[in-house]
Amino acid sequence: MPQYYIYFLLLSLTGLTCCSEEKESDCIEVTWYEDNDRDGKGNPESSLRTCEEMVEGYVLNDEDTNDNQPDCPNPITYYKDRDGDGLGDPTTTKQACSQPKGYVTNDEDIGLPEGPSSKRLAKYKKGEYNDTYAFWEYLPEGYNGETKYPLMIYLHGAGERDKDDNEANVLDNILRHGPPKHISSDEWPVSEEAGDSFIVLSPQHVSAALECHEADPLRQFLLWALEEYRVDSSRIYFTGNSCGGVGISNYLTYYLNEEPQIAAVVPIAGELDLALDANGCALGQVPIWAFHGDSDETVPVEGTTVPISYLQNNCTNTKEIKMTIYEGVGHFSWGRTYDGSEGHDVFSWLLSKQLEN
Ligand SMILES: [Ca+2]
Ligand SMILES: [Ca+2]
Ligand SMILES: [Ca+2]
Repeated sequence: MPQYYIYFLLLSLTGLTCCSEEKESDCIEVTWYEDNDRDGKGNPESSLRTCEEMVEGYVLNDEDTNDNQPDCPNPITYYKDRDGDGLGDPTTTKQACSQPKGYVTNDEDIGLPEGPSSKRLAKYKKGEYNDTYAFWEYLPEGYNGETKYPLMIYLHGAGERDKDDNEANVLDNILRHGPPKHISSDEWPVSEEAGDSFIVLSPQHVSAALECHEADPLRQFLLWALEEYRVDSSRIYFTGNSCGGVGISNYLTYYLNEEPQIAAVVPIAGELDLALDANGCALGQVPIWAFHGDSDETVPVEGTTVPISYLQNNCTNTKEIKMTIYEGVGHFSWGRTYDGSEGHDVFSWLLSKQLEN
């Protein structure tokens, strides 16, 4: 090999080593603390680490003892601008020292966009609105007002989870299935009878290892939603497919008896064993309509048939507990369920269940 060629090779290699190292040493991770009330003091309980030089809504100190109480002489009331039209929702406010993202000083928004459902669908990255999850929010037409609305929380399957905490890229995966799919493609409401009744929140959980939604973050999210939205607390519902169905079971395992109680659930291709083991016949106090394909090789049909049969055959005074098992259908049993093509209207069924207050 000619000598100049070797020199050239060495130079290139040195060059490569030099630059990639330089790039890495450029990135110095620091901890940023959320400053919800924009008083320049950060919340020690809510932080993130990044190389960014500025993080919207975050500061570098952790000195705020109450991040909902602005520490400045003249705090201002800001109004949530869900649709970004510059007009704020007069009933969703935040006190802050300077303008929080997604909020405006104007309080004249008279309503959400009318027309197709996708116009009222909004996505929020984790920390942008809720600290527990990135999520999709759907609000029914005419939402702005004093009326309270049923809340449906939709839990996605394992394939739609955020495996590497990079929700900016994968939050759209939630729109592949279930109510978010129908809402985003303007096929909502699926059920004419149920109509455009629900607030629909679809949180995305982050985990490389754990596949399904866990109870505690769901609990935090639900309590947060009750503060943020005009929810009829006698009509809170969970539905989900596959791991989402398991997530429902996880929630009921720990929080079956906690306020606010869940008015009804529709788990599809999931497993209810844990919730039954933890609660026994008391699980039957929540109306359940479970669905499964009998040829499901991912989550065997017994995940539904065993616990539902137990509740039906061994427990007295339960609420409505039923299951629909599709013959010859594999894991993907939720498409035909949510779109109503098998003649089942899960949305009207949910709405028919209401807690007695
Ligand atoms: Ca603060
Ligand atoms: Ca403060
Ligand atoms: Ca607005």
